[in-house]
Amino acid sequence: MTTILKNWKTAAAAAVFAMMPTLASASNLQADDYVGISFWLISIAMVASTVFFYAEARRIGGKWGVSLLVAALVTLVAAVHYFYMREVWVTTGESPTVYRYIDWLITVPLQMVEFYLILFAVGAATSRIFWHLLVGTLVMLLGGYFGEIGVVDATLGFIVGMLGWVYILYFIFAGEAGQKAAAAGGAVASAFSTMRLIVLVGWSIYPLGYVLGYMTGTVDPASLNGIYNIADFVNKIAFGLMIWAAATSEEA
Ligand SMILES: *C/C=C(C)/C=C/C=C(C)/C=C/C1=C(C)CCCC1(C)C
Repeated sequence: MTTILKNWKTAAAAAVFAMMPTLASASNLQADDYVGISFWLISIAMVASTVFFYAEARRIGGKWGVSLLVAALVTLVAAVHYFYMREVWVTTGESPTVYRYIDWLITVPLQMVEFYLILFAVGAATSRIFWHLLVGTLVMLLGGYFGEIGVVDATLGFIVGMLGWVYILYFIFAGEAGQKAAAAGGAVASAFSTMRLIVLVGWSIYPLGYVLGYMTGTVDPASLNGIYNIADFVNKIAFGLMIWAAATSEEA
């Protein structure tokens, strides 16, 4: 465990350096480009969160250390994508759809790993739980992606995406994962219930962005990206902070 965290220090530093050229190539951000400004703010917030979660992972260690390390990976992966997405938005005013979904394809499964790790900490995890959550995630993201790029009708993509999300919700509220966490009690049960509230409330911001972006008769990239950016801020940074709060509550 400690060795993993020590090696990660070097890896995290290398990743930050890899990002430097992108940091330097900032385009001319206009004062009235609020979506562009949100891209900027969130990209920097992701970097700061990564450093924080990583430092806390090392300090706290143990079972929560791994969870915090995964939280740091989520914000690191998002930070790198936000630098590229910001560039696409500021220079073209178009939705960086492909970068957005590549980011989600990596970060959403990592968040599913978080659920698994929380349960693992009390010996209640099964690989079945992880696979079910992963399948739900893939259905949700593929439906949304094909709808956004126009391979399928936007409404059809939305319906498929919603089915994947509803399946995840069912699984963590009523299914096996939920039952096991409730039985565990303590900081694990409370971390798990806060995390699933994020999946219910925090995640609901994404379909809202999709509806306003694609399903009102015209394609509206500003609403779409503005809402997706707020959603990422809530679901990546606040989500990590929930884990951190659970970790430090047990520490006290
Ligand atoms: C860090 C990124 C996260 C947590 C992304 C989450 C994305 C979603 C919950 C997307 C959900 C969607 C639906 C429920 C319906 C169809 C369209 C999507 C893909 C936007």
